[in-house]
Amino acid sequence: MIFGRSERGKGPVEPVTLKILVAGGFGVGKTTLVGAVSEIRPLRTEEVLSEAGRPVDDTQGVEGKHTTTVAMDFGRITLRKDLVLYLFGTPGQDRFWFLWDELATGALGAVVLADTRRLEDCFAAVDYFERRSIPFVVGVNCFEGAARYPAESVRRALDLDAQVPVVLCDARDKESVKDVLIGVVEHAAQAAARRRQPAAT
Ligand SMILES: Nc1nc2c(ncn2[C@@H]2O[C@H](COP(=O)(O)OP(=O)(O)OP(=O)(O)O)[C@@H](O)[C@H]2O)c(=O)[nH]1
Ligand SMILES: [Mg+2]
Repeated sequence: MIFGRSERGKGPVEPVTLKILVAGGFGVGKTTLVGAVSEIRPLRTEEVLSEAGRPVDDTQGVEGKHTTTVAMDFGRITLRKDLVLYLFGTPGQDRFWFLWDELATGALGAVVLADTRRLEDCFAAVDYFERRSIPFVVGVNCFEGAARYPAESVRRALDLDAQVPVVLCDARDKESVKDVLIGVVEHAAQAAARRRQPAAT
């Protein structure tokens, strides 16, 4: 259908689309998180964990895990009708670090997923986003059987800035994941506002 000039601009508002990265250590639940909220069938790049990878792929704590992400996960969620998030889950294993800069280009912000049984696995992701000033939220994925720690203990253990939100979550639960993603968007908006503010004299 062809619209005349007067009809132009009256159609539905084009939503703002934002890119969010989902990062964190091996087997912390990144693919699970993207799958839990995505309204499209998530693109996955899973490969079966191989015998050859056994010495380097530490599956301790995720013994039921048989596959790993080798390139990325991709999903989409409409938070509001004018706000759509594209989610990019990063590969968790160190040997895929070379992909991170490609994935991070143009990202508004990130979720760093953490498992309190293996907190050190997310140090590298935290460092990565801090160094590039990409706003991020730490999502503590509360696996059954893992001890529960208050968000403040996790913040101290990760030596995070006071503004970085730490949220307890369940990567399998859509509403829980939505809360984390809203946290990223709000945190990124606040960080942008702080950057715009003229320095105090
Ligand atoms: N109990 C429990 N299991 C979870 C949770 N999140 C993920 N899992 C399980 O943990 C395993 C790892 O999840 P994935 O989503 O593949 O982890 P990942 O971070 O994408 O892993 P890599 O891409 O290999 O780094 C899977 O067997 C999931 O079913 C959770 O919140 N609770
Ligand atoms: Mg994965």
